Amino acid sequence: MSDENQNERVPPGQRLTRKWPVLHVGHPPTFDAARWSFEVFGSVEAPQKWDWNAFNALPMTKMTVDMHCVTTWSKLDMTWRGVPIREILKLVRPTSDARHIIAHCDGGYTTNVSMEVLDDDDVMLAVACDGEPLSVDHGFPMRLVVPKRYAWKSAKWLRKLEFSPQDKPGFWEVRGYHNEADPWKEERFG
Ligand SMILES: Nc1nc2c(c(=O)[nH]1)N[C@H]1C(S)=C(S)[C@@H](COP(=O)(O)O)O[C@H]1N2
Ligand SMILES: [Mo]
Repeated sequence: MSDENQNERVPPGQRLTRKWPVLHVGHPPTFDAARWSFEVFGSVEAPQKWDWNAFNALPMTKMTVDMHCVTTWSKLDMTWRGVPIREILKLVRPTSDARHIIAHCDGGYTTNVSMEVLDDDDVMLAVACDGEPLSVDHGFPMRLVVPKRYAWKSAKWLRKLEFSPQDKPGFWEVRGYHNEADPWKEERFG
């Protein structure tokens, strides 16, 4: 990739990294396939809960996107594999009052995105990256990937998505991070 091209893909105030840093609060959870579930609830016509086997039977695709962390690193061309969020939206059918989505993670971390941000063709429930299953540090068994927002919106160890008429700022959003988190607008802090 030419330098010129690269600059077009690196948002203001960001620097490229080749390594994949690990960032989270607390400790990664222990995975137990017999107990794991992924649940969608709230403002949806058909709330659903998948166990590990059922989740893995959902249609999966691959996408190659860039990752931008608010701590100023950006990593280009990460190829994720997982369930496109639009597959989930088709199944649960959000009601017309569903404006906000809250991601709930194993361990208690939460983060919020608007319906407009979630309902995009590059938002994915990922199980693998660059040809490898996710490592525990990067969100195994499953994480949300929201490439158009700073990476704190890409919830690792995702267990529940809550659809709501009300916005509910998450772990970092209540601690001063920007509610929208668009890296191209440098929406770092609120
Ligand atoms: N469950 C959970 N997900 C999380 C976090 C966290 O603390 N807990 N940290 C977020 C932050 S701040 C970032 S920058 C990315 C980092 O993802 P990575 O460790 O795979 O690079 O995960 C996000 N997802
Ligand atoms: Mo972060």
